[in-house]
Amino acid sequence: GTAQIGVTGLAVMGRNLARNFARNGFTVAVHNRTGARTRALVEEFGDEGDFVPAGTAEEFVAALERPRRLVIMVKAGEPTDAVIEEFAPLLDEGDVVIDGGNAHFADTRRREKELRKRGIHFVGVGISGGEEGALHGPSIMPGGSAESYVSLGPLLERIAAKADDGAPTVAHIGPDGAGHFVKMVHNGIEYADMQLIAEAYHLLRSVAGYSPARIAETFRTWNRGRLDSYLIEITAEVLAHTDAATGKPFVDIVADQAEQKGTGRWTVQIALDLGVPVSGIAEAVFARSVSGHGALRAASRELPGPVPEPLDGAAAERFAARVEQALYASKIVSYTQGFHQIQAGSETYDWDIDLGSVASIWRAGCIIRAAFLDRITSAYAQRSDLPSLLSDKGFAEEIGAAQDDWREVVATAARQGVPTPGFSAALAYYDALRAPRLPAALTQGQRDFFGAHTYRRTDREGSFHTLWGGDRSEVSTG
Ligand code: NBP
Repeated sequence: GTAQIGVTGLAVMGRNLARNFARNGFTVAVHNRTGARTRALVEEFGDEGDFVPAGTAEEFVAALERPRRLVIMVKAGEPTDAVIEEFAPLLDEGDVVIDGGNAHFADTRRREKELRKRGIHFVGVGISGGEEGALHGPSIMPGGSAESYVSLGPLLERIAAKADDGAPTVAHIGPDGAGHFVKMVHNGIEYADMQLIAEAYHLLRSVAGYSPARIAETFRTWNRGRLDSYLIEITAEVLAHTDAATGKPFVDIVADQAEQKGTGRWTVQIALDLGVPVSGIAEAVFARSVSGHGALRAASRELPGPVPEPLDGAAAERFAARVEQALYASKIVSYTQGFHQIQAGSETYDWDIDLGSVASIWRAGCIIRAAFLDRITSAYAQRSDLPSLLSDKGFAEEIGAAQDDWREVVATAARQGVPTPGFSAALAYYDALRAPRLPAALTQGQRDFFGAHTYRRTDREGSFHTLWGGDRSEVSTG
């Protein structure tokens, strides 16, 4: 065969990825279960580069140069297993099978182990940036063996997005499921970012009394500062958009029930298993869930509470500036939590993930791309063993400077009855970390009382139990 890479699964993602490879000068074998998609790709975009259309799995495999590199871009879950089962018997030792779908990292670990026994490299790759990213340059998070990256890396570097310093936004993340794990956390952080922006919008609308158009302007201004990011940019676009049918602001005619495909939920489920407090991501997932409970919301609409009273003039502007501070501070906390989860995953699964490199490949191509990621990249460059992003001097100073406004915003939201689970959870996390003493001591006392779960003391080593039902003397339990 002559094709350096093959793509099977030519729906929007696979088709655009195949075009990206071809536009970068690679010969690309293309295949899809339903042949019509393969033919359509070559008819519509055949002049963009060298495509080798394959009608069958055998033809597809025969079209690839050895060791073969083939990308599976089908619906995640059972379809991925079906495609692996179809192709694996046709492959040889040393071939590289790449899964670019949104697989759960546990599935990727299982598939990698299976294929390793057959001498095949299985590389789970997280790809972010949606269909536009797939075509023009995504952020790419490959897992799998270091050996597979030697053969695959140069191709991925060509099709990846480029950060401002010209570096391609791809790096080998770590073995087996590391790439899909990091992509999962990326999506969790994306949920949190979106929720924080939504809360900022809600406050500007209800408390500052701004119109959607004015809020779009406000976000555009913020986008020129430290919040410069793709998500803030598109937020302004969405808010400025007018519905053609009604002439109303677009945001006012969209049903207010957020949906989800599940990667945010996975992030939280795995965080619970790892014992990592990702409260910001969890609140974002739950906020979507609350919004979706239409019947519950309808049954609760008459519950008593304040109706926000919009501020006017200078007071509204002062409040808007405070919201920017609250958004930025909460964003620092979200990323702190997300990077903590990656660190914990890396330790649990022995992946040895370089957190600075993760931040650097999120600088472009992906949905959470932002100037902020340059800051995280340099924080880890200064200190690769940073225990937490909040231990970075720069971030600590910024959050310190933002905190008065942040507190004021959370307090105002509570007084006015505007839900801000993201801002509030982020602040609670920050204050819990700062606290010299937490009421967890009392929790331990309760646990010892009802379940003899024992406690440790502040002044002596060992574990202890108080005889609550007896004379309340203390016994040492080990
Ligand atoms: P879809 O997730 O909609 O999957 C459609 C593709 O899967 C078609 O090529 C279809 O073939 C193929 N397929 C299915 Br369904 N079952 C199959 C089976 N049993 N055997 C062989 N092929 C089968 O496509 P997509 O939206 O392009 O996404 C592809 C992957 O990329 C997914 O895992 C997705 O989660 C991930 N992803 C998507 C985005 C995004 O923005 N959309 C971003 C990042 C990652 P057919 O044509 O014969 O039906």
